[in-house]
Amino acid sequence: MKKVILLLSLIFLSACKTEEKIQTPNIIIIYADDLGYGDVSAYERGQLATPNIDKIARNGARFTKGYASSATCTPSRYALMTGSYPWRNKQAKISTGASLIIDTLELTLPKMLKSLDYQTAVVGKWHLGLGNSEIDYNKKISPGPNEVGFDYSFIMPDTQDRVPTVYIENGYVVNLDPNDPLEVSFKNNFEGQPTGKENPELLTMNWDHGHNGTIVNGISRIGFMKGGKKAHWSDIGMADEFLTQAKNYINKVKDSPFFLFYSLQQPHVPRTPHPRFEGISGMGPRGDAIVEADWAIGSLFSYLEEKDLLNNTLIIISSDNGPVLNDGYVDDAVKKIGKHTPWGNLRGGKYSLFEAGTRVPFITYWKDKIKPQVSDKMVSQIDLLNSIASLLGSNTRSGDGEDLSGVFFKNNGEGRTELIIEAQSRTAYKNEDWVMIPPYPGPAVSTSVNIELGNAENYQLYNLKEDINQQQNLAEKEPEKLEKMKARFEQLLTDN
Ligand code: NG6
Ligand code: CA
Repeated sequence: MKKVILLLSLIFLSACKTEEKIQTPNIIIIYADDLGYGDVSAYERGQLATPNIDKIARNGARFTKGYASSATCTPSRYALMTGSYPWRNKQAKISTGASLIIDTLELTLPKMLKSLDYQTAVVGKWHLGLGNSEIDYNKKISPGPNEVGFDYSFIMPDTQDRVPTVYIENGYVVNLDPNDPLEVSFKNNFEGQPTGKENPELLTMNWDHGHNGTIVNGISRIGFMKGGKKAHWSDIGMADEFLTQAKNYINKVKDSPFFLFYSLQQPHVPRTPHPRFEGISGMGPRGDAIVEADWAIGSLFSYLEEKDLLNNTLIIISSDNGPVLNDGYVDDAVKKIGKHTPWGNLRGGKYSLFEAGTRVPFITYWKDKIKPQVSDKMVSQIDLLNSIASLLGSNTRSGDGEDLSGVFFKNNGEGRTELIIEAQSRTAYKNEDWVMIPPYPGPAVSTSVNIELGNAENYQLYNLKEDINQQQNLAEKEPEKLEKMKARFEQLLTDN
Protein backbone atom coordinates (compact mmCIF):
# COMPACT_ATOMS: atom_id res chain seq x y z
CA MET A 1 0.00 0.00 0.00
CA LYS A 2 2.76 2.41 1.05
CA LYS A 3 4.53 1.73 -2.23
CA VAL A 4 1.39 2.55 -4.18
CA ILE A 5 0.98 5.81 -2.28
CA LEU A 6 4.62 6.64 -2.86
CA LEU A 7 4.29 5.88 -6.54
CA LEU A 8 1.10 7.90 -6.83
CA SER A 9 2.62 10.88 -5.09
CA LEU A 10 5.68 10.67 -7.31
CA ILE A 11 3.46 10.68 -10.37
CA PHE A 12 1.51 13.57 -8.90
CA LEU A 13 4.64 15.53 -8.08
CA SER A 14 6.18 15.02 -11.47
CA ALA A 15 2.89 15.99 -13.11
CA CYS A 16 2.93 19.22 -11.11
CA LYS A 17 6.52 19.79 -12.08
CA THR A 18 5.84 19.20 -15.74
CA GLU A 19 2.85 21.48 -15.55
CA GLU A 20 5.01 24.21 -14.08
CA LYS A 21 7.61 23.71 -16.75
CA ILE A 22 5.38 23.84 -19.77
CA GLN A 23 3.47 26.96 -18.92
CA THR A 24 3.25 28.92 -22.12
CA PRO A 25 0.66 31.62 -21.53
CA ASN A 26 -0.26 33.95 -24.31
CA ILE A 27 1.29 37.30 -23.58
CA ILE A 28 -0.29 40.65 -24.36
CA ILE A 29 1.55 43.87 -23.61
CA ILE A 30 -0.83 46.81 -23.75
CA TYR A 31 1.29 49.92 -24.05
CA ALA A 32 -0.30 53.35 -23.85
CA ASP A 33 1.33 56.49 -25.22
CA ASP A 34 1.90 59.35 -22.72
CA LEU A 35 -0.50 57.92 -20.12
CA GLY A 36 0.38 59.34 -16.70
CA TYR A 37 0.63 57.73 -13.30
CA GLY A 38 -2.49 59.62 -12.20
CA ASP A 39 -4.50 59.00 -15.36
CA VAL A 40 -5.57 55.51 -14.28
CA SER A 41 -8.18 55.60 -11.55
CA ALA A 42 -6.82 52.42 -9.94
CA TYR A 43 -3.89 54.62 -8.89
CA GLU A 44 -6.33 56.76 -6.91
CA ARG A 45 -4.68 60.03 -7.81
CA GLY A 46 -6.72 61.70 -10.52
CA GLN A 47 -10.32 62.40 -11.43
CA LEU A 48 -10.70 60.29 -14.57
CA ALA A 49 -12.53 56.96 -14.49
CA THR A 50 -10.81 54.03 -16.20
CA PRO A 51 -13.03 51.14 -15.04
CA ASN A 52 -11.67 48.55 -17.48
CA ILE A 53 -8.02 49.08 -16.61
CA ASP A 54 -9.04 49.21 -12.95
CA LYS A 55 -10.75 45.83 -13.17
CA ILE A 56 -7.54 44.29 -14.52
CA ALA A 57 -5.46 46.18 -11.93
CA ARG A 58 -7.69 45.10 -9.06
CA ASN A 59 -7.42 41.45 -10.05
CA GLY A 60 -3.71 41.52 -10.80
CA ALA A 61 -0.55 43.08 -9.47
CA ARG A 62 -0.47 46.87 -9.57
CA PHE A 63 2.97 48.40 -9.23
CA THR A 64 3.37 51.77 -7.56
CA LYS A 65 7.06 51.98 -8.52
CA GLY A 66 6.89 50.81 -12.11
CA TYR A 67 9.16 52.63 -14.55
CA ALA A 68 9.45 53.19 -18.26
CA SER A 69 13.11 53.41 -19.12
CA SER A 70 12.69 56.93 -20.47
CA ALA A 71 10.51 60.01 -20.45
CA THR A 72 9.87 59.78 -24.20
CA CYS A 73 8.58 57.13 -26.50
CA THR A 74 11.29 55.75 -28.78
CA PRO A 75 13.88 55.03 -26.08
CA SER A 76 11.27 53.44 -23.80
CA ARG A 77 10.09 51.19 -26.60
CA TYR A 78 13.67 50.30 -27.40
CA ALA A 79 14.25 49.24 -23.78
CA LEU A 80 11.02 47.27 -23.64
CA MET A 81 11.84 45.40 -26.84
CA THR A 82 15.54 44.73 -26.17
CA GLY A 83 16.03 44.80 -22.39
CA SER A 84 18.90 47.22 -23.02
CA TYR A 85 19.33 50.73 -21.72
CA PRO A 86 18.50 53.17 -24.52
CA TRP A 87 21.38 55.50 -23.66
CA ARG A 88 23.71 52.77 -24.91
CA ASN A 89 22.23 53.25 -28.38
CA LYS A 90 22.90 56.71 -29.82
CA GLN A 91 19.98 56.30 -32.21
CA ALA A 92 17.43 55.63 -29.51
CA LYS A 93 15.99 59.13 -29.51
CA ILE A 94 12.52 60.35 -30.58
CA SER A 95 12.46 58.84 -34.04
CA THR A 96 11.28 60.56 -37.18
CA GLY A 97 11.01 58.32 -40.24
CA ALA A 98 14.18 56.38 -41.08
CA SER A 99 15.95 54.27 -39.84
CA LEU A 100 15.17 51.20 -37.76
CA ILE A 101 17.00 51.71 -34.47
CA ILE A 102 17.05 48.06 -33.39
CA ASP A 103 19.85 46.15 -35.06
CA THR A 104 18.38 43.14 -36.82
CA LEU A 105 20.95 40.98 -35.02
CA GLU A 106 19.97 42.32 -31.60
CA LEU A 107 18.11 40.26 -29.01
CA THR A 108 14.46 41.24 -28.76
CA LEU A 109 11.49 40.12 -26.72
CA PRO A 110 9.58 38.80 -29.75
CA LYS A 111 12.69 36.95 -30.99
CA MET A 112 13.08 35.29 -27.62
CA LEU A 113 9.43 34.27 -27.74
CA LYS A 114 9.72 33.01 -31.29
CA SER A 115 12.50 30.72 -30.15
CA LEU A 116 9.88 29.20 -27.83
CA ASP A 117 7.46 28.72 -30.73
CA TYR A 118 5.29 31.72 -29.99
CA GLN A 119 3.43 33.54 -32.74
CA THR A 120 4.31 37.22 -32.45
CA ALA A 121 2.65 40.44 -33.56
CA VAL A 122 2.71 44.18 -33.08
CA VAL A 123 -0.45 46.16 -33.64
CA GLY A 124 -0.41 49.94 -33.17
CA LYS A 125 2.26 52.53 -32.65
CA TRP A 126 5.78 51.48 -33.62
CA HIS A 127 8.06 54.53 -33.46
CA LEU A 128 11.29 52.57 -33.56
CA GLY A 129 12.19 53.67 -37.08
CA LEU A 130 11.93 51.80 -40.36
CA GLY A 131 14.28 51.03 -43.22
CA ASN A 132 17.92 51.93 -43.46
CA SER A 133 18.25 55.58 -44.39
CA GLU A 134 15.73 56.78 -46.93
CA ILE A 135 12.34 55.10 -47.08
CA ASP A 136 10.42 54.55 -50.31
CA TYR A 137 6.88 54.09 -49.05
CA ASN A 138 5.78 52.73 -52.40
CA LYS A 139 7.86 49.60 -52.07
CA LYS A 140 8.30 47.03 -49.35
CA ILE A 141 9.64 48.89 -46.31
CA SER A 142 12.36 46.90 -44.63
CA PRO A 143 13.87 46.34 -42.15
CA GLY A 144 11.05 46.93 -39.69
CA PRO A 145 9.15 45.02 -37.02
CA ASN A 146 9.11 41.84 -39.10
CA GLU A 147 12.91 41.82 -39.20
CA VAL A 148 13.31 42.10 -35.42
CA GLY A 149 11.04 39.28 -34.33
CA PHE A 150 7.44 40.00 -35.23
CA ASP A 151 5.68 37.50 -37.50
CA TYR A 152 2.93 40.01 -38.13
CA SER A 153 2.86 43.80 -37.96
CA PHE A 154 0.13 46.35 -38.45
CA ILE A 155 1.60 49.67 -37.43
CA MET A 156 1.41 53.40 -37.32
CA PRO A 157 5.03 54.02 -38.31
CA ASP A 158 5.94 56.89 -35.96
CA THR A 159 3.40 59.00 -34.11
CA GLN A 160 -0.08 60.26 -34.87
CA ASP A 161 1.34 63.77 -35.22
CA ARG A 162 3.98 62.79 -37.79
CA VAL A 163 3.78 61.99 -41.46
CA PRO A 164 3.14 59.62 -43.10
CA THR A 165 -0.40 59.24 -41.81
CA VAL A 166 -0.80 55.71 -43.13
CA TYR A 167 -0.76 52.22 -41.69
CA ILE A 168 1.90 49.72 -42.69
CA GLU A 169 1.13 46.01 -42.70
CA ASN A 170 4.06 43.63 -42.90
CA GLY A 171 6.15 46.28 -44.65
CA TYR A 172 3.54 47.56 -47.11
CA VAL A 173 1.48 50.75 -46.87
CA VAL A 174 -2.15 49.66 -46.48
CA ASN A 175 -4.54 50.67 -49.30
CA LEU A 176 -1.85 52.42 -51.32
CA ASP A 177 -2.90 53.15 -54.90
CA PRO A 178 0.15 52.68 -57.15
CA ASN A 179 -1.17 55.50 -59.34
CA ASP A 180 -0.96 57.93 -56.44
CA PRO A 181 2.50 57.39 -54.98
CA LEU A 182 3.23 58.49 -51.43
CA GLU A 183 6.07 60.91 -50.91
CA VAL A 184 7.36 61.99 -47.51
CA SER A 185 9.90 64.57 -46.40
CA PHE A 186 10.86 65.97 -43.03
CA LYS A 187 12.83 68.79 -44.66
CA ASN A 188 10.88 70.48 -47.42
CA ASN A 189 7.27 70.82 -48.38
CA PHE A 190 6.06 69.49 -51.73
CA GLU A 191 4.88 72.16 -54.10
CA GLY A 192 1.23 73.06 -53.78
CA GLN A 193 0.62 71.11 -50.58
CA PRO A 194 -1.22 73.13 -47.91
CA THR A 195 0.42 73.33 -44.50
CA GLY A 196 -0.77 74.29 -41.05
CA LYS A 197 1.58 77.24 -41.12
CA GLU A 198 0.35 78.71 -44.39
CA ASN A 199 -3.26 77.55 -44.45
CA PRO A 200 -4.65 77.72 -40.92
CA GLU A 201 -8.13 78.20 -42.44
CA LEU A 202 -8.07 74.51 -43.40
CA LEU A 203 -7.52 73.29 -39.86
CA THR A 204 -10.07 71.72 -37.54
CA MET A 205 -7.50 71.60 -34.72
CA ASN A 206 -4.99 74.41 -34.25
CA TRP A 207 -1.31 73.80 -33.70
CA ASP A 208 0.45 75.47 -30.81
CA HIS A 209 4.11 74.66 -31.35
CA GLY A 210 5.65 72.56 -34.11
CA HIS A 211 3.06 70.47 -35.97
CA ASN A 212 2.52 72.95 -38.78
CA GLY A 213 3.42 70.80 -41.78
CA THR A 214 1.11 68.86 -44.07
CA ILE A 215 -2.59 68.90 -43.25
CA VAL A 216 -4.40 65.57 -43.13
CA ASN A 217 -8.00 65.31 -41.92
CA GLY A 218 -7.92 68.96 -40.86
CA ILE A 219 -4.87 68.40 -38.61
CA SER A 220 -1.40 69.61 -39.53
CA ARG A 221 1.49 67.27 -38.72
CA ILE A 222 5.23 67.21 -38.21
CA GLY A 223 6.72 66.81 -41.69
CA PHE A 224 5.47 66.94 -45.24
CA MET A 225 3.68 64.42 -47.35
CA LYS A 226 2.14 64.16 -50.78
CA GLY A 227 -0.05 61.56 -52.48
CA GLY A 228 -1.16 58.20 -51.13
CA LYS A 229 -4.64 59.66 -50.51
CA LYS A 230 -6.47 56.35 -50.40
CA ALA A 231 -4.06 55.12 -47.77
CA HIS A 232 -4.57 57.98 -45.30
CA TRP A 233 -5.82 56.75 -41.99
CA SER A 234 -8.92 58.04 -40.27
CA ASP A 235 -7.76 59.68 -37.04
CA ILE A 236 -11.09 59.17 -35.30
CA GLY A 237 -11.19 55.56 -36.47
CA MET A 238 -7.72 54.64 -35.23
CA ALA A 239 -8.72 53.07 -31.90
CA ASP A 240 -11.32 50.89 -33.63
CA GLU A 241 -8.84 49.92 -36.34
CA PHE A 242 -6.13 48.80 -33.91
CA LEU A 243 -8.66 46.95 -31.76
CA THR A 244 -10.09 45.11 -34.77
CA GLN A 245 -6.60 44.19 -35.97
CA ALA A 246 -5.67 42.95 -32.50
CA LYS A 247 -8.78 40.78 -32.24
CA ASN A 248 -8.35 39.42 -35.76
CA TYR A 249 -4.80 38.46 -34.98
CA ILE A 250 -5.75 36.73 -31.74
CA ASN A 251 -8.49 34.84 -33.52
CA LYS A 252 -6.08 33.70 -36.21
CA VAL A 253 -3.34 32.40 -33.94
CA LYS A 254 -5.25 31.43 -30.81
CA ASP A 255 -4.43 27.73 -31.14
CA SER A 256 -0.76 28.31 -30.48
CA PRO A 257 0.86 30.49 -27.82
CA PHE A 258 1.06 34.06 -29.01
CA PHE A 259 2.61 37.37 -28.07
CA LEU A 260 0.75 40.53 -28.99
CA PHE A 261 2.28 43.95 -28.51
CA TYR A 262 -0.87 46.08 -28.55
CA SER A 263 0.52 49.56 -28.73
CA LEU A 264 -2.15 52.22 -28.28
CA GLN A 265 -1.81 55.77 -29.60
CA GLN A 266 -3.76 57.39 -26.77
CA PRO A 267 -3.49 59.94 -25.23
CA HIS A 268 -0.67 61.22 -27.45
CA VAL A 269 -1.41 64.24 -29.64
CA PRO A 270 -3.37 64.86 -31.77
CA ARG A 271 -6.12 63.55 -29.52
CA THR A 272 -8.89 62.38 -31.78
CA PRO A 273 -11.30 60.15 -29.91
CA HIS A 274 -14.10 58.65 -31.96
CA PRO A 275 -17.21 60.89 -31.81
CA ARG A 276 -18.91 58.34 -29.56
CA PHE A 277 -16.39 59.30 -26.86
CA GLU A 278 -16.52 63.03 -27.47
CA GLY A 279 -17.30 64.96 -24.30
CA ILE A 280 -17.46 61.80 -22.20
CA SER A 281 -14.76 62.80 -19.71
CA GLY A 282 -15.60 66.48 -19.38
CA MET A 283 -11.87 67.10 -19.76
CA GLY A 284 -11.69 67.64 -23.49
CA PRO A 285 -10.11 65.30 -26.05
CA ARG A 286 -7.24 64.18 -23.80
CA GLY A 287 -9.61 62.79 -21.18
CA ASP A 288 -11.93 61.42 -23.87
CA ALA A 289 -9.03 59.64 -25.57
CA ILE A 290 -8.10 57.96 -22.30
CA VAL A 291 -11.69 56.81 -21.80
CA GLU A 292 -11.59 55.48 -25.36
CA ALA A 293 -8.35 53.59 -24.64
CA ASP A 294 -9.88 52.18 -21.49
CA TRP A 295 -12.90 51.04 -23.50
CA ALA A 296 -10.64 49.35 -26.07
CA ILE A 297 -8.78 47.52 -23.31
CA GLY A 298 -12.10 46.37 -21.85
CA SER A 299 -13.27 45.20 -25.24
CA LEU A 300 -10.09 43.19 -25.80
CA PHE A 301 -10.42 41.68 -22.33
CA SER A 302 -14.01 40.60 -23.04
CA TYR A 303 -12.88 39.13 -26.34
CA LEU A 304 -10.31 36.97 -24.54
CA GLU A 305 -13.03 35.85 -22.15
CA GLU A 306 -15.39 35.06 -25.02
CA LYS A 307 -12.74 33.00 -26.83
CA ASP A 308 -11.94 31.17 -23.61
CA LEU A 309 -8.40 32.50 -23.65
CA LEU A 310 -8.38 34.50 -20.45
CA ASN A 311 -7.14 31.69 -18.19
CA ASN A 312 -4.05 31.28 -20.24
CA THR A 313 -3.21 34.85 -21.09
CA LEU A 314 -0.80 37.06 -19.25
CA ILE A 315 -1.68 40.74 -19.65
CA ILE A 316 0.74 43.56 -18.94
CA ILE A 317 -0.42 47.18 -19.06
CA SER A 318 1.91 50.16 -18.97
CA SER A 319 2.78 53.45 -20.65
CA ASP A 320 5.85 54.59 -22.60
CA ASN A 321 6.34 57.82 -20.65
CA GLY A 322 4.60 60.27 -18.39
CA PRO A 323 1.86 62.75 -19.18
CA VAL A 324 1.83 66.08 -21.02
CA LEU A 325 -1.11 68.43 -21.54
CA ASN A 326 -0.07 70.81 -24.33
CA ASP A 327 2.20 68.78 -26.59
CA GLY A 328 1.75 71.00 -29.63
CA TYR A 329 -1.97 71.39 -30.36
CA VAL A 330 -4.64 73.63 -28.87
CA ASP A 331 -7.09 70.98 -27.72
CA ASP A 332 -8.54 71.99 -24.33
CA ALA A 333 -6.22 69.63 -22.45
CA VAL A 334 -4.98 72.53 -20.32
CA LYS A 335 -8.24 74.45 -20.16
CA LYS A 336 -10.44 71.55 -19.11
CA ILE A 337 -8.09 69.71 -16.79
CA GLY A 338 -10.07 70.80 -13.71
CA LYS A 339 -8.88 68.91 -10.65
CA HIS A 340 -7.48 65.99 -12.60
CA THR A 341 -3.79 65.25 -11.95
CA PRO A 342 -2.33 63.10 -14.78
CA TRP A 343 1.04 63.11 -12.97
CA GLY A 344 -0.56 61.92 -9.72
CA ASN A 345 1.43 63.10 -6.74
CA LEU A 346 4.68 63.19 -8.71
CA ARG A 347 6.76 66.08 -10.02
CA GLY A 348 7.39 66.69 -13.72
CA GLY A 349 5.87 64.86 -16.69
CA LYS A 350 6.84 63.72 -20.17
CA TYR A 351 10.42 64.81 -21.09
CA SER A 352 11.32 65.13 -17.39
CA LEU A 353 13.93 63.49 -15.18
CA PHE A 354 11.59 64.04 -12.24
CA GLU A 355 9.43 61.09 -11.24
CA ALA A 356 6.37 61.74 -13.40
CA GLY A 357 8.51 61.40 -16.54
CA THR A 358 9.15 57.71 -16.09
CA ARG A 359 7.05 56.39 -13.21
CA VAL A 360 3.97 55.12 -15.02
CA PRO A 361 0.98 52.85 -14.53
CA PHE A 362 2.26 49.27 -14.51
CA ILE A 363 -0.03 46.27 -14.09
CA THR A 364 0.39 42.53 -14.55
CA TYR A 365 -2.61 40.23 -14.74
CA TRP A 366 -2.90 36.48 -15.11
CA LYS A 367 -6.16 34.96 -14.05
CA ASP A 368 -5.84 32.73 -10.99
CA LYS A 369 -2.04 32.81 -11.26
CA ILE A 370 -1.18 36.33 -10.12
CA LYS A 371 -2.97 37.13 -6.86
CA PRO A 372 -4.46 40.59 -6.48
CA GLN A 373 -1.76 42.77 -4.97
CA VAL A 374 -0.48 46.31 -4.80
CA SER A 375 3.29 46.05 -4.98
CA ASP A 376 5.77 48.76 -4.02
CA LYS A 377 8.73 46.86 -5.47
CA MET A 378 10.77 48.83 -7.99
CA VAL A 379 10.34 47.36 -11.48
CA SER A 380 11.14 48.61 -14.97
CA GLN A 381 9.91 47.76 -18.42
CA ILE A 382 13.53 46.97 -19.23
CA ASP A 383 13.09 43.87 -17.03
CA LEU A 384 10.20 42.35 -18.92
CA LEU A 385 12.33 40.48 -21.47
CA ASN A 386 14.38 38.67 -18.84
CA SER A 387 11.41 38.11 -16.55
CA ILE A 388 9.22 36.65 -19.27
CA ALA A 389 12.13 34.49 -20.48
CA SER A 390 12.61 33.21 -16.96
CA LEU A 391 8.91 32.50 -16.50
CA LEU A 392 8.91 30.45 -19.69
CA GLY A 393 12.05 28.53 -18.79
CA SER A 394 14.27 30.20 -21.38
CA ASN A 395 17.88 31.01 -20.51
CA THR A 396 18.00 34.01 -22.81
CA ARG A 397 18.89 37.19 -20.93
CA SER A 398 19.53 40.78 -21.95
CA GLY A 399 22.44 42.67 -20.39
CA ASP A 400 20.57 45.42 -18.56
CA GLY A 401 17.32 43.76 -17.55
CA GLU A 402 16.82 41.84 -14.32
CA ASP A 403 14.87 38.66 -13.79
CA LEU A 404 11.92 39.94 -11.77
CA SER A 405 9.62 37.07 -12.73
CA GLY A 406 8.76 36.52 -9.07
CA VAL A 407 7.65 40.08 -8.51
CA PHE A 408 5.89 40.41 -11.86
CA PHE A 409 4.14 37.07 -12.11
CA LYS A 410 4.30 35.14 -8.84
CA ASN A 411 3.64 37.62 -6.04
CA ASN A 412 7.04 36.99 -4.55
CA GLY A 413 10.68 38.04 -4.63
CA GLU A 414 12.41 41.36 -4.58
CA GLY A 415 12.35 44.23 -7.06
CA ARG A 416 15.24 46.26 -8.34
CA THR A 417 17.52 48.10 -5.97
CA GLU A 418 18.79 50.49 -8.62
CA LEU A 419 17.87 51.86 -12.01
CA ILE A 420 19.07 54.45 -14.47
CA ILE A 421 16.28 56.55 -15.94
CA GLU A 422 16.58 58.68 -19.05
CA ALA A 423 14.94 61.80 -20.44
CA GLN A 424 16.01 63.15 -23.80
CA SER A 425 19.57 61.86 -23.51
CA ARG A 426 20.00 62.99 -19.90
CA THR A 427 20.26 60.26 -17.30
CA ALA A 428 19.66 60.03 -13.55
CA TYR A 429 20.28 57.33 -10.99
CA LYS A 430 17.85 55.72 -8.58
CA ASN A 431 18.83 53.56 -5.65
CA GLU A 432 16.09 52.24 -3.36
CA ASP A 433 14.19 55.34 -2.24
CA TRP A 434 16.85 57.77 -3.42
CA VAL A 435 17.23 59.50 -6.71
CA MET A 436 20.22 61.53 -7.84
CA ILE A 437 19.95 63.90 -10.80
CA PRO A 438 23.26 65.24 -12.10
CA PRO A 439 23.54 68.88 -13.18
CA TYR A 440 22.36 69.57 -16.72
CA PRO A 441 22.32 72.78 -18.72
CA GLY A 442 19.11 73.90 -20.34
CA PRO A 443 15.89 75.38 -19.04
CA ALA A 444 14.44 74.21 -15.73
CA VAL A 445 11.01 74.33 -17.32
CA SER A 446 10.10 73.65 -20.93
CA THR A 447 7.82 76.58 -21.59
CA SER A 448 6.20 75.06 -24.67
CA VAL A 449 4.86 72.05 -22.76
CA ASN A 450 5.03 73.67 -19.30
CA ILE A 451 6.89 70.81 -17.66
CA GLU A 452 9.80 70.90 -15.22
CA LEU A 453 12.58 69.00 -16.95
CA GLY A 454 14.88 68.35 -14.01
CA ASN A 455 17.72 70.57 -15.27
CA ALA A 456 19.71 72.43 -12.64
CA GLU A 457 23.20 73.83 -12.14
CA ASN A 458 23.94 71.56 -9.19
CA TYR A 459 23.37 67.97 -8.20
CA GLN A 460 19.90 67.10 -6.94
CA LEU A 461 19.27 64.37 -4.43
CA TYR A 462 15.83 63.35 -3.24
CA ASN A 463 14.52 60.82 -0.77
CA LEU A 464 11.29 59.65 -2.35
CA LYS A 465 10.11 57.85 0.76
CA GLU A 466 9.81 61.10 2.65
CA ASP A 467 9.47 63.46 -0.27
CA ILE A 468 7.64 61.86 -3.16
CA ASN A 469 7.11 65.24 -4.80
CA GLN A 470 10.85 65.98 -4.88
CA GLN A 471 10.74 69.32 -3.09
CA GLN A 472 13.74 68.93 -0.75
CA ASN A 473 17.09 68.74 -2.48
CA LEU A 474 19.28 66.89 0.03
CA ALA A 475 22.50 67.09 -2.00
CA GLU A 476 24.15 69.46 0.47
CA LYS A 477 22.76 67.84 3.58
CA GLU A 478 23.74 64.32 2.58
CA PRO A 479 27.18 64.64 0.95
CA GLU A 480 28.17 61.05 1.66
CA LYS A 481 25.04 59.64 0.15
CA LEU A 482 25.51 61.89 -2.87
CA GLU A 483 29.11 60.80 -3.40
CA LYS A 484 28.17 57.15 -3.12
CA MET A 485 25.42 57.53 -5.65
CA LYS A 486 27.60 59.52 -8.03
CA ALA A 487 30.30 56.85 -7.90
CA ARG A 488 27.89 53.99 -8.55
CA PHE A 489 26.18 55.90 -11.34
CA GLU A 490 29.50 56.59 -13.08
CA GLN A 491 30.43 52.96 -12.72
CA LEU A 492 27.16 51.81 -14.32
CA LEU A 493 27.51 54.28 -17.17
CA THR A 494 30.99 53.09 -18.04
CA ASP A 495 30.49 49.34 -17.40
CA ASN A 496 29.34 47.38 -20.36
C1 NG6 B 1 8.23 66.03 -30.05
C2 NG6 B 1 6.92 66.69 -30.50
C3 NG6 B 1 5.80 66.15 -29.64
C4 NG6 B 1 5.76 64.64 -29.71
C5 NG6 B 1 7.12 64.09 -29.31
C6 NG6 B 1 7.19 62.61 -29.41
C7 NG6 B 1 7.25 69.00 -31.33
C8 NG6 B 1 7.36 70.44 -30.97
N1 NG6 B 1 7.02 68.15 -30.34
O1 NG6 B 1 9.27 66.44 -30.86
O2 NG6 B 1 4.58 66.70 -30.04
O3 NG6 B 1 5.44 64.22 -30.99
O4 NG6 B 1 8.12 64.63 -30.15
O5 NG6 B 1 6.40 62.03 -28.44
O6 NG6 B 1 7.36 68.66 -32.49
S1 NG6 B 1 6.66 60.54 -28.07
O7 NG6 B 1 5.72 60.23 -27.01
O8 NG6 B 1 6.39 59.77 -29.25
O9 NG6 B 1 8.03 60.45 -27.61
CA1 CA C 1 4.95 58.57 -25.68
